[in-house]
Amino acid sequence: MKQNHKILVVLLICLNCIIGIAQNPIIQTNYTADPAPMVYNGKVYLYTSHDEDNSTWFTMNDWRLYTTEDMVNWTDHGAVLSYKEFDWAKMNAWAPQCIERKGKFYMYVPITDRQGKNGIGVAVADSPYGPFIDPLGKPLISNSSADIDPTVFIDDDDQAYLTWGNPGCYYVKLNEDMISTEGEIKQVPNTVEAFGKRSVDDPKRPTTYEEGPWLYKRKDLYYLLFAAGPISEHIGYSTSKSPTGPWKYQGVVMPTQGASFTNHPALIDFKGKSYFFYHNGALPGGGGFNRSVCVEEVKFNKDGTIVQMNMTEGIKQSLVPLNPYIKTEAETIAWSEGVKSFKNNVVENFITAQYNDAYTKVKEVDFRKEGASKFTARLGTTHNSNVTMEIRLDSKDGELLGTVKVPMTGGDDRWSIQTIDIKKVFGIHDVYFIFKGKAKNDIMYFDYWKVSK
Ligand code: FUB
Repeated sequence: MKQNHKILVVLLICLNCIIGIAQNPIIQTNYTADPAPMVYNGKVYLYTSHDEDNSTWFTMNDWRLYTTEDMVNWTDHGAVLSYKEFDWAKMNAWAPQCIERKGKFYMYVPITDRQGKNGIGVAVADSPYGPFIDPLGKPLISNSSADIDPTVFIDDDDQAYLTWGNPGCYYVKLNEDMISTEGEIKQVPNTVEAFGKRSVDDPKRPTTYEEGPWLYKRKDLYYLLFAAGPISEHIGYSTSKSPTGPWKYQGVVMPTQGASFTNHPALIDFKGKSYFFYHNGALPGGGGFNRSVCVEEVKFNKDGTIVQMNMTEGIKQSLVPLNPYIKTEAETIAWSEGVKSFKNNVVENFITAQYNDAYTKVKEVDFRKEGASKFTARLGTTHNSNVTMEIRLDSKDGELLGTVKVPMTGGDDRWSIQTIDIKKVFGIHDVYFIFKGKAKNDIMYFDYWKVSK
């Protein structure tokens, strides 16, 4: 892509963030990368890697989980696994993927071991939220320095495959137990037919294949999406009649865009649509080591090829309105600015407002025909000056439904439940929570909310 076009795309993403119509990046409360969505029981479980704040390298210690039922409001479940759960691991909690089989959840993760060697570990849980434990006490795959970026796929005949690698793409069959392999590890031949010709000569990398493979199947056609070079990466893909190839290169899914020199693909079907996940550096302070996960709806041509996508402001419409009459976590967010998420033993996940006027937006909240006139929230602050939370409709400056005075509780281990009367509200609206206070940081914290008649 021409340099001017690249700059225009980044500017448009930033502008959309500023005027509040952006949905991408879908997580704003932490830097996230390497998306690995899993569809299970009517929800998308999005596992991500996690760039620590202010990273100047791939400083990554844990894997986080976000869920959605509507593709626009994402609930933060915090870190669900750390490399520290693996006794043999030293660092580098890089690109993960989790899959369900017979009620158990298997998370495949690349880690660098105590000897500095790359390997792929597996952790198992009884729930998609964890806790995940390492059943092996050693890497599942310890083949070569290429052992990063696992993708796991279970075919319709129940055979599971693990595929991974940088600079080569490797695969092996998994046994039914999902924690052992069957047969030899093989490499996908790194040919121009399989992965396309690289635009610059590189003896180690003869094709566009770089890293981050993702396996996907649609109508008997297998897709291998991958991060493609040269750097800065774009996303390419190949197709085959079998999950192990031979692969035929099909072209570009997403060109190089978006202020991160890596990108990382994932593709799922959910509630009758298909979605493509990737990452960029579009958040404030973002870049190659401070990345953020985004999503676009995918369209296919009649012959099964993927319609090429650009990075956009994201999914505009919710798949299902949000019900505010039941407890909604404060960390269920469509968009936010100046907000961080945390977890403790008292309330589990919650958010804090970092500065005056920080806010969260929850998209397409259905107050129904009957309407709501009371609002309840669990919140608190450490400040005894005037700290308030405004509830507004449809924009940050939209109609004010009510203002909660936030009591000084003294710490995020101490919380208060407040109920106030609000202006009666009917129908579907975006809801904005705006956090107000004089302090320079940590204005207040917020755990959940709901409305009633
Ligand atoms: O997140 C660390 C590395 O960056 C991943 O393993 C690659 O796919 C790239 O996204």
